[in-house]
Amino acid sequence: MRILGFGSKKPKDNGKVVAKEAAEQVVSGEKVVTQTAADNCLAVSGSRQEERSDRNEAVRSRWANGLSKTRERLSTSLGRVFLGAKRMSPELFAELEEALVLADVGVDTVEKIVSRVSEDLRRRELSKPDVVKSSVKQAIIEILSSGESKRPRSILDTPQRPYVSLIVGVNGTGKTTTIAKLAWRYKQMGIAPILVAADTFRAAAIEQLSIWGERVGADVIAHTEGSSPAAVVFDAIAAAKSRREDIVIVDTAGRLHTKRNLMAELAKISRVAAANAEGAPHETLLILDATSGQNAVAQAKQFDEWLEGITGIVLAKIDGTAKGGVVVTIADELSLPILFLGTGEKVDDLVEFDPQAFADALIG
Ligand SMILES: Nc1nc2c(ncn2[C@@H]2O[C@H](COP(=O)(O)OP(=O)(O)OP(=O)(O)O)[C@@H](O)[C@H]2O)c(=O)[nH]1
Ligand SMILES: [Mg+2]
Repeated sequence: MRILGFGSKKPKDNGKVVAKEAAEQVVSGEKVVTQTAADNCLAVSGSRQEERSDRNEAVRSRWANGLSKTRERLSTSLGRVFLGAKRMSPELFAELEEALVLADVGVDTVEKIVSRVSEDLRRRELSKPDVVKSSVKQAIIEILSSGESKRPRSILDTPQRPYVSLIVGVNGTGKTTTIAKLAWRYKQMGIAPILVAADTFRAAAIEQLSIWGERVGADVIAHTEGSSPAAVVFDAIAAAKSRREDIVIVDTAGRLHTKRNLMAELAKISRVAAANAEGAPHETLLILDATSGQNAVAQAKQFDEWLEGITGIVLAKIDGTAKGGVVVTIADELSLPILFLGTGEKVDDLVEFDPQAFADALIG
């Protein structure tokens, strides 16, 4: 096992180091990283209020930039629907449908939105543009909120340690980059994550995670290329236990949801985690590529079936598509909460999913 220590030490890559040694090398003494750390991180007083307002502004701009392509596509076609006081005619509803389909909202979901809007506007003779707009927005927010109650318990609500976060998805969806973003986020909260290179298929994948680990200042635990992914997870959990680390985030190889043996391997990783850390995996996040449109919906269904335990979705690359409407379909068709959106390639290009902010960024 290789332990690349980027947390508080210099990078280290000296072949076999066992978990026990890691414990001796890295941590001694009590380590309390719980709600208090997050509270401290979020505590607002005096100049902190300014900081928070800057942060809010940064988040708003990430939303706006992330959804700019979709918004652009929607605004022309929706503009016609929203423009001027009007009677909502069948033609206008057809235009609304078309606009949403163009933004990759699935047909069934579009029907749902349109019927809610039509129900809402039914009793009004003429509808002002703002009324139509807010009715469409409200229908979208309702659908997006349907999975909210199913959010997995975060590390702050989970007493068991280490908290194990398993990251899965098909090839190239953005898993490793999302792990870096999550790790960076945890670091901001005062929680030092351990990153686990369980994508052992390619040396480059291990290298990629190591580079991210170094950038965000997180330790990376890795075996050599071709070794068993479940074994590296086993070692990482052992290391986290001895070092009293709070969270391990497991990077897995991309796999097609149609390849049964690879899906079985994921199930094995999950079982090994469960056998070695109480309640693990505490979350299994499916990373979807927003640019793959409706195919992402199919992937999510298959992964959920195989792993029986996807707890949430991260939709990466929302900035790269004009079809961000797929988010609404995913929220509608899968009974899974959307947790984050990836809005770019940098570590801070990750926004916590929020139905209202999404609808605001999309429709204005
Ligand atoms: N624009 C944009 N690019 C992203 C985002 N997330 C990831 N990427 C890019 O997508 C590409 C693939 O990202 P990876 O993180 O390597 O994807 P992966 O799922 O780990 O890939 P495999 O391990 O090969 O399956 C990289 O070029 C990333 O920079 C995002 O939110 N926005
Ligand atoms: Mg990867």
